[in-house]
Amino acid sequence: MRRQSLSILLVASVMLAAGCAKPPESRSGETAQVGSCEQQNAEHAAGASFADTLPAGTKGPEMIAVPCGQFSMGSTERPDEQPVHPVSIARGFAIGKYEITFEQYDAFAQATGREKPDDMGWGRGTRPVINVSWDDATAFAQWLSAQTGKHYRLPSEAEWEYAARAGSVTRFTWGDKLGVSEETRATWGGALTGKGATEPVGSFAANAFGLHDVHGNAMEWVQDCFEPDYRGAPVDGTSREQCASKRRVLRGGSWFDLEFAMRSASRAAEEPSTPYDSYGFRLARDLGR
Ligand SMILES: [Ca+2]
Repeated sequence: MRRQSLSILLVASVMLAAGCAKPPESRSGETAQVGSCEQQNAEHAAGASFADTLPAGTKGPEMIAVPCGQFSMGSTERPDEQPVHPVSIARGFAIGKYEITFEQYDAFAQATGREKPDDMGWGRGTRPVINVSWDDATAFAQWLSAQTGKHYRLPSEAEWEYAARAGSVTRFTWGDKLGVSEETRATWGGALTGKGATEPVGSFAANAFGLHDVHGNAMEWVQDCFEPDYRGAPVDGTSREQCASKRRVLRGGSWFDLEFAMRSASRAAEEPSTPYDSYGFRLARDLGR
């Protein structure tokens, strides 16, 4: 359902706990990690940024260690964002400070003989990679894991929303509206003007966890398959892997979308093999292993 961003409002109250609660039982079928979120997070202090080194001597994507905690996921603005439910992050993870860029993806494509995705004539470099499918994003994560010896993967939908909200309970990470100030701007609105395009990652302010471009620029693939609501969704921060649909979830809206589709709770979905000019991604990395 490209362009159909489903979504919204947050009823939730995000409660950043000082530490993780006892991890609830996973319903996703993912393998649980050994140790608590806090134990895993000991690898990097919460909020610290780091980049792993590849054998060629180059650096991987800049990552930010996410604090352990809890939040309320979803909103009452759209049926697919309900029920609003509490999620407790049970595993330590870091997430990309930025979306994966063309420069980073092209290095992977070059090394593995994959076709480089179209940049729509906007330029490559530090613009977010677009025209990539969920399958492409997953292959990139597997390659980066092999290169670094660390476990890179797409974030779960819950991890993405937790990191995007960064403690906020508003529609957007900075409040209930996207504004025009440096602090509240995002790359969006192409549908209004017909002149939309991506911008180099980090062109606008970061959220409270230090992440840029959670709203807009490239819409971001996450790990989960798509169900039309949150009944039965995991509550421990892991991904949903058993769905009636094969479609995978995309979050955050894009350069093309209207403001409503860019809310923290907004959801979209697409077939995993389908790339599009608004689809990109950022990666997560497990901590403590
Ligand atoms: Ca984005």
